[in-house]
Amino acid sequence: MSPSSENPILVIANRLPVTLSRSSRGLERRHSTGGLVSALDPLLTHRGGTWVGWPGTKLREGEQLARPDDPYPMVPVELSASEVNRYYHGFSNATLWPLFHSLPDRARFDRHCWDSYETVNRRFAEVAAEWSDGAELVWVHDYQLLRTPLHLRRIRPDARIAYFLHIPFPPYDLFRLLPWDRELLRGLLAADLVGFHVRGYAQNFLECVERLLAQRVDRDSGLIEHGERTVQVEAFPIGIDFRQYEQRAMAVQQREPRREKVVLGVDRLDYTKGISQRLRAFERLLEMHPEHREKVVLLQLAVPSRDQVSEYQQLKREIDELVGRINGRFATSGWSPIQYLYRSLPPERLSQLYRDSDVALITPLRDGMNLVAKEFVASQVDDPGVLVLSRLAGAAETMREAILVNPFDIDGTAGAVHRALTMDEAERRSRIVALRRRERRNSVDLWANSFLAGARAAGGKLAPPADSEFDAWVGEFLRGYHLALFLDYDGTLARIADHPSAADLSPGMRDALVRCASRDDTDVGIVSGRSLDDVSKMVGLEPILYAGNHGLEIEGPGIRRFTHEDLGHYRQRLQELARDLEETCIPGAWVEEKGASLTFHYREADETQHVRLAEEAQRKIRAAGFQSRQALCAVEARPPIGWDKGHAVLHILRTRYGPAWSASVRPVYAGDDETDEDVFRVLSGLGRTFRVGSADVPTTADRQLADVDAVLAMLQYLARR
Ligand code: ADQ
Repeated sequence: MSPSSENPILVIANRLPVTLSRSSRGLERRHSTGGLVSALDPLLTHRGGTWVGWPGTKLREGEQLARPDDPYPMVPVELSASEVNRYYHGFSNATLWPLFHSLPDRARFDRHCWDSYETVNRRFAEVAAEWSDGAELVWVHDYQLLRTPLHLRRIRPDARIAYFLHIPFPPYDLFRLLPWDRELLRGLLAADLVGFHVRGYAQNFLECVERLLAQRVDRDSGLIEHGERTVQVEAFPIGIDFRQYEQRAMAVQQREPRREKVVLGVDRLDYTKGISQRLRAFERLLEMHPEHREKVVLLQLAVPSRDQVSEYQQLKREIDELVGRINGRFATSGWSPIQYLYRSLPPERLSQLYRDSDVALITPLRDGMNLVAKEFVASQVDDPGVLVLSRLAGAAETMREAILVNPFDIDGTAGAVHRALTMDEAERRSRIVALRRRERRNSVDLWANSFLAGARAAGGKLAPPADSEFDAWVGEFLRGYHLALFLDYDGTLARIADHPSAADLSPGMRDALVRCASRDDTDVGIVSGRSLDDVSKMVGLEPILYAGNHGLEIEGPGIRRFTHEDLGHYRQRLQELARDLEETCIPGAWVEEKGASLTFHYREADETQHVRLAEEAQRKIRAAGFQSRQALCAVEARPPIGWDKGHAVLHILRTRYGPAWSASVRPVYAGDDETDEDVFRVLSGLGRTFRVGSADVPTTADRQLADVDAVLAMLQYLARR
């Protein structure tokens, strides 16, 4: 079946390269059409690999998608009727499609559709994970699967994952209209490489990541620091199979000499393609330049698309009416200005039309790339035609020799068509020669190969944050104020170790803390889940304030020792809980008593027992009336007191600097886990907060820092600022 290859790739796309449909003759299978299939099908046939996607209909018991002569395995992902509605027609095509094409008024926001999108994206990842063994790369495609990289990363942490978006990525001001903006960004950032058609889309994405996720971004190199991983972002403009179009154009029959010149439009019937605006521009041409009447026709082909969706049905009616009105207005006994075909054409027929048209009028309101423009150029093997192209199509970034138009400017477009119709042969030829040369070189093979090479090479790293970056984040904010610097301990100041007692402070970190604390304008506090006694011993520095047990106990300079008043009530019960949990312990599991709270650890116990141990501990903790919280291979028990690290930090600020503290003091806080989110929330707008480590989880911190080394760099900056 599949040709053997040492480095097969796994493609995940909404559609498979074949589409199934059911009719009176039973299940039918035909080749899917479109740019994506024609780009990837030869690649998989040649290199080997697997394609995961939706076959377009549900298979019944005993029915098979695959055939023995398939060049590579195709794996179906099943969707229910409600999922087709919500995930596909809903979130993909009624939310993302209009918004990403900068048409926000058409976008619908519906939570049920989002939930379905999430479910289906997870299913694609689960199916793909089963087939990803031995694949050099998992390559996820397009806007229907923006969350799939993250779901796949959770199942296959070590997989090499790359993603390509075939439509535009919108600017920040539009993207943030989505209630799920951050979730979609995190979905993509689980990939090692994220590719777009053109640099502008990549820059939009980088800006969204920087502003919405507060991650470090290097716009020049396209690198994003995503927790401990780095993501490469790059533009890979897609091309076509140039030789195929050229050869087909040479092979088709010459047209009969015609009386009229032909202006050609070819699109899927979609509101992004600007078909109505184009018809109006053609009408304007006939008004402004009556000399073209009876001498030119607009031949508009539209492939039916998403035709069960009411918006598309309405668009079809609008176009029908417009064509009728314009033809009614200008037609003469022997001439109709617009010929309109609503159907798909066989490739040979399309090639003939491309070759024999005088002008291609391609005016999308927004388009990721637009392959029609390239197909037209490749087909100019005879009398050279002129390409009039919307400057809002990705293709306009490189196809500079086309006549570029703004599709919203009806008069301007009409003028451009006039210019194209009257252009002399020498100019037409020079333009088409340059366009053809570029498209021949940048064919679809080059696109696929550059993308694969990019995916192989991804793995660059950003330099640790420089002083100039910290300056931008906190420099101005701190100027003229006293700094109250709060730091979590484990995972923030010290790397996580197998045993809490081994998580030591590095000499460099100790030195930076000492230097910060010795400044007159800076106070340092450590806020930890460890007991007060434990954390103050681990750090062991005098002029520092310590808050232990998530802030239930506080001690340090400038503040009276604090123990939460309800704590006494729980001490006795906590000891009883500890004894009860001792009975759950097996080798490698143990109870850490921290006075005001406790932690049940099981990191070193037999892995097959982890789930059971965690569940039993949680049950016992809750039964004893304590709050239980899952940590990394540990379960914490805290007294049910409405007090957390956030309350503790506010308590310190108020008691140490007075109720009006915010007039003179600026807090900065860094922490790496869920319990630190309480501080991020209370300090939002009042301080500057940093979440350290993994960036796959939501955070309310102002910025993200990759690891303990980045925290060290920040402390060094604060010490010498
Ligand atoms: P599409 O929105 O589908 O693709 P486009 O790139 O123009 O847009 O491709 C359309 C394809 O359909 C072309 O290959 C064309 O030949 C074919 N086609 C159009 N009308 C036809 C007709 N009447 N009969 C037969 N075939 C017809 C998405 C993005 C684009 C991006 C591609 C590839 O929206 O911006 O260029 O993916 O990444």
